[in-house]
Amino acid sequence: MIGRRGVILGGGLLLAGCDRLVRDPGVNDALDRVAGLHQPGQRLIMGRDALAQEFGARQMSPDFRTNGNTDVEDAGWRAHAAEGFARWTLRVDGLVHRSLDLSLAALKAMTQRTQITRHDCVEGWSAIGQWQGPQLGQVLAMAGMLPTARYVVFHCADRTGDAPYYESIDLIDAFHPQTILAWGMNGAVLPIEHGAPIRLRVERQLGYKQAKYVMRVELRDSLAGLYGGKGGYWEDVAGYQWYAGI
Ligand SMILES: Nc1nc2c(c(=O)[nH]1)N[C@H]1C(S)=C(S)[C@@H](COP(=O)(O)O)O[C@H]1N2
Ligand SMILES: [Mo]
Repeated sequence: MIGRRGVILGGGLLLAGCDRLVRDPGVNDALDRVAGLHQPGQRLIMGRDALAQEFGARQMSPDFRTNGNTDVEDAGWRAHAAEGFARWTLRVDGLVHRSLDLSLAALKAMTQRTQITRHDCVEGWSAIGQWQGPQLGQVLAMAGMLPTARYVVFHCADRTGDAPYYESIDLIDAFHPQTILAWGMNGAVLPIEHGAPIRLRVERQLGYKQAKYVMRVELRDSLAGLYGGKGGYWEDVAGYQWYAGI
């Protein structure tokens, strides 16, 4: 379960063990671009690529509390929930070669990663839980990113008042080996209150980046012009940092 550290070779970022990604020239180009953007920067990239700590099953929190929205009002989402998300699909679009509509079955058929990690909320609580799902990087490789793609935006089904929840990350976090689209939690299907049918786990960042109820993954070259322009719901409404690294 644990493993796969990124290594720097000749300025490119390789995700050792992710052979399919490394063989995909589009992904290699994208990762080279990321390396270029963040130069001078091998040290920085090494830091960003380090794995979050993983825990043993006995360290899992008996109670994983919820935060933020714990249900969704959107009629479309509710109709999917009523049928166990059997006909729900995840939209992947924006700066990609091929837009995708992936069913839960398709996401579950991909190579899965299971990880037990600690979730840290800025409001002052933490919990250790187990998450299962495909790596986001695999999904992005399937869609094929265009050379202009720099950010991955997660559009969620829930809103607070008028404001939809959304979040975004850069390509370093998108291709981090522990960044997954989780449909499983603590050995069961992801419960509604924790973000069914899928939520993002981006383990090197704080709780508010872990978008629940993800409906659409959009590749963009900029975050300007999207809602409040700061790259996420809490960033827009409360001035939270866009990069919430831990
Ligand atoms: N769609 C959506 N995602 C969200 C939130 C939310 O309100 N809506 N809250 C965030 C915050 S602040 C935290 S701490 C975690 C809480 O996740 P949990 O409810 O599974 O504990 O989800 C994050 N992702
Ligand atoms: Mo949070």
